[in-house]
Amino acid sequence: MNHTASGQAGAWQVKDLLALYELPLPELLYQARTVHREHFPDDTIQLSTLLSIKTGGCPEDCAYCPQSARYETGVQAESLMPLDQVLAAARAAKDKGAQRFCMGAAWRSPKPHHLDAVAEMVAGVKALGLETCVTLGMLREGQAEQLRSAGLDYYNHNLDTSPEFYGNVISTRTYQDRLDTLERVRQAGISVCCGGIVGMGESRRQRAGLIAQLANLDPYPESVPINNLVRVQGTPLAQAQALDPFEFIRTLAVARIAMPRAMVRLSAGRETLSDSEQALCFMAGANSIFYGEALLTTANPQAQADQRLLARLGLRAQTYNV
Ligand code: SAM
Ligand code: DTB
Ligand code: SF4
Repeated sequence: MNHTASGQAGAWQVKDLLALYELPLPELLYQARTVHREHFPDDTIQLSTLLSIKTGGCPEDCAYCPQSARYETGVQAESLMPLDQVLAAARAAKDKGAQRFCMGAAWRSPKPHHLDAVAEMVAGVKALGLETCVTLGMLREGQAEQLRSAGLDYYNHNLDTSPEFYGNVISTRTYQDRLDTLERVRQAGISVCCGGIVGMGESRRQRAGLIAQLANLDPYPESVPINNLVRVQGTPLAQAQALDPFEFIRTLAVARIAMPRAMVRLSAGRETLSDSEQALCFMAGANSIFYGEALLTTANPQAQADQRLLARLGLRAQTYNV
């Protein structure tokens, strides 16, 4: 049994997820699509637009990240963006058809005065009729509640990889630190957005280990971003071996099967996927994308190109909350 009585989470074992990875690809896609169709409409993709509200200069050492102050990546450190600029970007995202607006900050964790400013941004974006999400690093006691009071719908905080591979990627915060922040978010009544990155040199077992960690959170996250590493010059992972796109697609499918009701987001790394590969990602159960020309500091497909792709595939943007 993989589900508890609540159906929310269960004891997914790495070996069971590995067995899914090892299925012939068409069979894995079939199983993932079957699970998907039990919980979601057949044609709807959720669109989230990202904005970097505080770019670069981060003290952390995440080996994938262009925003760490430790690496020469060409990203200039900036201070927190003023409220009016954030709201203008949110309005533009809404006009282009985004449903959720996610604001990211290159912090280890926000200071109290940062949080007051972000709370105003959240309230302003919410008032525009968008769902709100922020990703600000680790949260301390009481900070999640402050964000919730401002109207925050989702908090993004990724586990990034499996516990076994984690030490190869980050030394400045522990896996448990991440779990603690996720628990604070959950306790404050904010929906959890939590996923990870593949293509960092981890093994297939370690990819299955990441999905097991996510799926065994109780309850599992409402939103699960699966990022394909964007290899940025100057970061320690710039020369990582690119992941076979089919392995990325398998990861989405395994996430779909292990977390049937989660929104599974085809996240960073779409620039290196062909239209046909993206179509397979949707077949595998991805039902959300980052929408708009930029992620945080790297490129994402043009909004118009995504609109064309969705139209060609007979898919449509979600305009209501599920
Ligand atoms: N600083 C905060 C933190 O790390 O918690 C929030 C922003 S951080 C940039 C958000 C997430 O972006 C990371 O957890 C990581 O999963 C993802 N990310 C960063 N750089 C990436 C890259 N080069 N490729 C793919 N995903 C990346
Ligand atoms: C997530 O899982 N992926 C997004 C969002 N959450 C914040 C960030 C991707 C960042 C890719 C590298 C960059 O653009 O700096
Ligand atoms: Fe900083 Fe977040 Fe980048 Fe890590 S992922 S270096 S915490 S901005």
